[in-house]
Amino acid sequence: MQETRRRVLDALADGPVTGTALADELGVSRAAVWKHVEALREAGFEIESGADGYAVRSVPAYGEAALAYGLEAPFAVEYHDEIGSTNARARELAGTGAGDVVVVADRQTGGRGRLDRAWASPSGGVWLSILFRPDVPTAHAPVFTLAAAVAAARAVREAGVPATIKWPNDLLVGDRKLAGILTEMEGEADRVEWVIVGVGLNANLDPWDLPAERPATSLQAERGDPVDRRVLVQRLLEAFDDLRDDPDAVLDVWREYASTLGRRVRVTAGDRTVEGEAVDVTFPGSLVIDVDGERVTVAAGDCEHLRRA
Ligand code: BT5
Repeated sequence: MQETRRRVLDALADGPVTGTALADELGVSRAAVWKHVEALREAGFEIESGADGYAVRSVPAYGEAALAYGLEAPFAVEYHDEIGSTNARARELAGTGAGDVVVVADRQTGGRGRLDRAWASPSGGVWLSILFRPDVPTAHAPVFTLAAAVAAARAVREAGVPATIKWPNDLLVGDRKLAGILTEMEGEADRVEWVIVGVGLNANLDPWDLPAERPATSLQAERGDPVDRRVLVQRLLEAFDDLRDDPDAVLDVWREYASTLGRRVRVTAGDRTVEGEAVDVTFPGSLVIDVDGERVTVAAGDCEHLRRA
């Protein structure tokens, strides 16, 4: 989104503002302000012009300007009704040097999970990828997957659904999968160049539209009515922005939200399998498993919650 448009949205979000005040603040002509307001009206905003100036009466349900309006986090928003994969698009943007951008789509035609698995992404879900450039060693990057899981869980809980986190990257309701996270990164030597966290969250869709091989659910199915995706995405981005520089807080809240700790688990990574009781998570995101009294730490893998003995 163009910088001036973003600043017009920020000013409107703070309350009524006159065309003259806006023009002065942005250093553009009144005619230019008017053009931005007209474009927002075309995008579905109801904007009244009264004695106090322009006042927003209603905001469209979803889309680029709707997501940027009132967003309290420094991410530029790029929105698509349909795209192959928001992670793939974020990689393209990373190649152009961009940072602090979120790519959001209503539908993906080539959504991907980990290990190149297919990720079903029908219209109505929240499919987004956050591209950012943290100043940390490459080895610290896994903590951003946990940060995204915590941020998504927080936003989902605010929407009234008691999701838990399954190590490392799934949001569950009961044992049904509500969301997954795919983190990609590039780094040189020991510094990260960029990180992309892709979040796929089944928001307003019918679980029947999802693959049947594993139990899955959606916010709409759990709540019995649709969720406001605009507010959900904004809360998620704001929580992620708060957490990305605070790994201690990430681990604390992760432990609080986790359904993996205290459970018997089987973690598979390549041809290595570890089975035991999950007892903790440690920086930057490893799972500590008690295997017959011995503590084994695993950094990555697929985790299965086993039935209690
Ligand atoms: C994940 O992989 O859980 C990571 C999913 C990340 C998706 C987001 S959407 C935005 C961004 N753009 C992308 O292209 N990707 C990211 P994994 O742990 O490997 O789980 C994949 C497995 O989940 C699949 O093999 C299916 O069994 C199951 N699955 C597929 N689609 C699902 C869905 N919508 N809801 C629940 N489970 C699903």
